[in-house]
Amino acid sequence: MQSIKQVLSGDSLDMPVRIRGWIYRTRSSGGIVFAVIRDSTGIVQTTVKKGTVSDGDFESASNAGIESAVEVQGTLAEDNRAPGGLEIRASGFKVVAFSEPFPITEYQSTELLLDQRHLWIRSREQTAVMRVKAAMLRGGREWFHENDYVEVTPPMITGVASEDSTQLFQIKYFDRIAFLSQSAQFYLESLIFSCERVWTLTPSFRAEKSRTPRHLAEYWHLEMEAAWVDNEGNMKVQEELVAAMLECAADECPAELQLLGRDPATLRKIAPPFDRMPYAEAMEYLQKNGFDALWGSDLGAVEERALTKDRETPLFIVNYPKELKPFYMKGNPDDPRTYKNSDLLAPEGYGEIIGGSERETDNALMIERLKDKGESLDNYQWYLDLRKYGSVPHSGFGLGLERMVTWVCKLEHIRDSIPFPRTVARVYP
Ligand code: NSS
Repeated sequence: MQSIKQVLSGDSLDMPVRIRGWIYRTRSSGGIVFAVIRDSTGIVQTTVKKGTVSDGDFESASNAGIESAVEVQGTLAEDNRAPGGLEIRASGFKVVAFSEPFPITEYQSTELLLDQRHLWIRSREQTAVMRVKAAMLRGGREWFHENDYVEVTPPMITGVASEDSTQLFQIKYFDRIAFLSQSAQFYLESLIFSCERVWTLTPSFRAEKSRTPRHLAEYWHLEMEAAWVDNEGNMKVQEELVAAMLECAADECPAELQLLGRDPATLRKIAPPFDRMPYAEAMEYLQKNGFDALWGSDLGAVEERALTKDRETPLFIVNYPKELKPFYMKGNPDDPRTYKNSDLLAPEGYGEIIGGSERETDNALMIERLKDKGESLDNYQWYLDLRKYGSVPHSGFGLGLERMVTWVCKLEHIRDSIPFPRTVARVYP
């Protein structure tokens, strides 16, 4: 048995081949069935001619509709009418399982496709996205391994909000209340005292009420934390990691990227260093471009699009005003109104994919900021402990994997970067 990719890319011309997969589309004319078969690697046309296969096989081929599971053997031949210029002339066509009429046909509403998500993920676009995502993850994992980071396993059930306490999912935890994790950051910060450089990939949960093309209620979060690293060092890690992820996707998935409308060459061109722009400068740029961008206002999707739409490489926005960011960031001595932090914005208008910072090491400052936000210190006691026993300068960041996939795969909506999107409107299927 060969994969369709192997059949199409090897030197199988005029050779016997065997594949298995699902019927992607099919039609018959006269005594010939033209069935395009897909597997996880691609599609190929098969022609099944009456008299060339057994009568039983011909009848099966004639009756098998879209998504029937089949096994085909035959000879690979050139045919310029077939997609890709090659087809399999069948000598055998076995149906493993006939499909009932498939509920998804060519033009369907977004809602129907979301209701039928368990079936829609068979589409070629969805398959391509999943392969690209896997390649990006492999590139990232290898980069961390080569750079001496330890992969760690933080909890997903927590008692604290690391980001926005208004966006916590609350769960019943025996006879108490607990929360689903928004970020593994505080646990990673604890782990640097043993492993120094750590990273993890976990789901993060945000009870985002807003329906936007870039927010999920559950997303995959690639986070790292490292001792002895300042904010500039933190950005170096981000640009190297992002470049490694892009390179792996371009190397392993050129055909998938092309299917999605992404030229892999545009990803290969992206190499460190990425431009750095202070928040203050971003505001000036926005004002010049007709935005009402006052100091202290946040950068939303629209502002980030304006900043990145004409760029081909990612852009760091650095040193945000303190009022826009969480309490744990290190103050910026060069401009005390701001933190030593960065958001990494993807080019082509896509916007934020990473948030990171150097971490505050002064407990008195953090306590003051928590009190200002009206947070109870009790929940943060263990986190504050970390600054008491041999605290060191350290930094870290979180990369929203689906945000990055949305950019790399040129998707219009983040829900297509994950097989089963969780949004305010949907937990089915
Ligand atoms: O809130 S973040 O900006 N930062 C943190 O959670 C830090 N505690 C991470 C860290 O330093 N370890 O989220 C990080 C990234 C952000 O840049 C987005 O790319 C992504 O996580 N993100 C999301 N992706 C999809 N959906 C939602 N709702 C979402 N929220 C953040």
